[in-house]
Amino acid sequence: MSNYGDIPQASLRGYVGFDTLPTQINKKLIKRGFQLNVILVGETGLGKSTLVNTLFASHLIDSKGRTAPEESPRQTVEIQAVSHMVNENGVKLRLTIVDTPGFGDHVNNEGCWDPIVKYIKDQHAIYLRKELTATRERFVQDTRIHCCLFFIAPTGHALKPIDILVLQKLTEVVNVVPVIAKSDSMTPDEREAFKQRVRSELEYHNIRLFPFVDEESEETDPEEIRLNQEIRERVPFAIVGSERTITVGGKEVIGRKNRWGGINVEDPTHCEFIHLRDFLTRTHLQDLIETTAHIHYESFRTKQLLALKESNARPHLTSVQPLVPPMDRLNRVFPDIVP
Ligand SMILES: Nc1nc2c(ncn2[C@@H]2O[C@H](COP(=O)(O)OP(=O)(O)O)[C@@H](O)[C@H]2O)c(=O)[nH]1
Ligand SMILES: [Mg+2]
Repeated sequence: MSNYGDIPQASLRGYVGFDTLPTQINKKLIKRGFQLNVILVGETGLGKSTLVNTLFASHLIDSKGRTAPEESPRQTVEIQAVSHMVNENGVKLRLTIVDTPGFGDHVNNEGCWDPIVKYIKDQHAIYLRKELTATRERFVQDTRIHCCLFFIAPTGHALKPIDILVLQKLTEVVNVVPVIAKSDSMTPDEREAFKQRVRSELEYHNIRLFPFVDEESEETDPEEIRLNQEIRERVPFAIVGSERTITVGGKEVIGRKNRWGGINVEDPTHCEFIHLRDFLTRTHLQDLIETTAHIHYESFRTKQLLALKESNARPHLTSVQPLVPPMDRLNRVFPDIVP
């Protein structure tokens, strides 16, 4: 007699069923949906606010968030987040774009990156607090920034020292992807030459862009390595943004009129907007999310927890520490975070 009651021995040695795990995990992930948070950074007037609307108006995303075409140019005065739910064949993506005021408007730009770096770190701190104090929320809302699009002016000349400085600060805390703004102002040849110039300058200044080179990342899948190489050869994406539609070949498209005719923003032979959108929402979505969690957030978390440990080690505090730090101590470690 077997000890397993009615279960025939053979079934234990046979099919167990964990090969369905990937499907189960996929189903769970898909049910929960993805959250991608992107921040736009760069000088005033380079088309950051316009790009928010271009992304949300382009056909991937329903156009609820589109502003009226006749709306006059506005000045962004504070950091603002706009979110939209994207649903493609039952797969949900919540895309949040964080628009920032431009920098570089002042004679002295010292510290102009501070509010942006602080915003990014604040999101890490909020997440960490939720992790530590969780009255075990089953799913922590993720506002951590997964990608920073850095807008470069289409000058054709060298990058400005302020751009290099801001890039250095940003790459310490977030995945940075540079874009050439308003690339409709350059001919295809000028654009290609400028892209190469920017790439070599960034390399010269040791700016560590996303995707990281493969020795530093853990990537081993040949397909992923190829995709990453493709992106490295393409960045900075030469983009065009628009909040208007124009008629090209009898069709209404999101675009701009210029002296050479019409630019269709969504035509990959006109500019690289579609490449950028695919990079964010398709090819590198999961990679951006994972790199943020495993590299940027992890390094923030380690530093904060070390600081917490040191403050716990001070003699005036009790020697037996609760597993979950009390709120007042968390407040001391993250003083600038509103609960
Ligand atoms: N030629 C051209 N103009 C653009 C483009 N994107 C935005 N603009 C224009 O540039 C101006 C500043 O845009 P805005 O989005 O407010 O820039 P921000 O200060 O970076 O947010 C507006 O008049 C836009 O219509 C683009 O890709 N090409
Ligand atoms: Mg703006």
